[in-house]
Amino acid sequence: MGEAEATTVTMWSEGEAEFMRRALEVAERGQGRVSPNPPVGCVLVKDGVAIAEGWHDHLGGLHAEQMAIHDAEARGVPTNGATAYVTLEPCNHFGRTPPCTESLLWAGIQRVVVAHPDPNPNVRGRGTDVLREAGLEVEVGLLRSEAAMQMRSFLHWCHQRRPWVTVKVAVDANGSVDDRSDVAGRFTSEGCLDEVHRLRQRCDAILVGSETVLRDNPSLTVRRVEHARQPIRVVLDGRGRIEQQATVLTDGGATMHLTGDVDLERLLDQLGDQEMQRLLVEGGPSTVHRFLEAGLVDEVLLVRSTVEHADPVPSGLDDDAFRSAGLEQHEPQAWGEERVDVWLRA
Ligand code: AOF
Ligand code: ZN
Repeated sequence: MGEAEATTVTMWSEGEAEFMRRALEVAERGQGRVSPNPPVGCVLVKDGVAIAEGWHDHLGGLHAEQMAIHDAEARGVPTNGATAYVTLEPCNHFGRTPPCTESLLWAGIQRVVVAHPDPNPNVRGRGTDVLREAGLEVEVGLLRSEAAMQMRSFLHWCHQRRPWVTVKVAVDANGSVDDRSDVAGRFTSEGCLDEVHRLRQRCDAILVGSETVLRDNPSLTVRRVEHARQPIRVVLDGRGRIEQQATVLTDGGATMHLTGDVDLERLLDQLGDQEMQRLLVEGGPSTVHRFLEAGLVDEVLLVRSTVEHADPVPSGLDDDAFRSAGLEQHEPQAWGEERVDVWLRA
């Protein structure tokens, strides 16, 4: 069955949408902790009341459905006849955990409402088929696009076998990325920096060019987040200009230091082969332009500061550049005191 056909034509009530919204909300707790799996959430409902919830919390941990069933059992609440709202089609394979389809059957669940089908070739279609064959009611597609947004890097990787590419760049009020009159420094708020670290935590790899290493000597690690997993760092240094003492090369973390001509498409293939599902490109402008011009950017997060640089460095990273790279603008976000423009592949 194709994925598009997999959506059931059903009218769900606002109350049902609320249960799925809650499932998406608890799924969020696994963001940055379950890669290469997607974040998944589950809410069990009986007689119109939520009786348990679960989420895929960390890689190797229980899947969302199994955690929700455990949650109910631990509190002595019977699950017979309940409806499960799950953000992803339940799996039907033995992987790091036994199949969720079996847990749902065993728990006596009567109806399963799924937000998004699972494009994982190990799972595709079989999860819902097996449940239907066992006599459960199964519906697919409630808040599907919200779920697709939440697990976009997983879905992208399943289809392309390459990481989803997010560009993050900060500009001043005039679109400048740096102030030549100043030592390299931050020009955004503390609250914004917290968000940057949360973003890094959700990425499997962080890439910069040699200019950024020479100017800022960054560490590109995740800080400000508890139990952070460190993404690998990728430095494009075609001309071999980075000194051996650079922090990214000496602090003991994992870094791919690429000297010589780097074919970006091949690089994405290689990262995809290593199950890296999200790559964060953190600048500077020439590196970002390379990705944009090659049509390899899936998402841009443009942090807009109200500061004005005295000796600006124009970036050319404007609406035209993003539009011609095939991106379209979405609702902005707020990171601390800064507004963040969001662009996504159309
Ligand atoms: C579910 N519920 O909460 C998640 C699912 O090898 P494993 O056991 O880690 O399985 C990973 C795959 O299972 C993952 O790639 C995706 O297809 C699905 N994830 N399925 O029923 C969950 N996280
Ligand atoms: Zn599962």
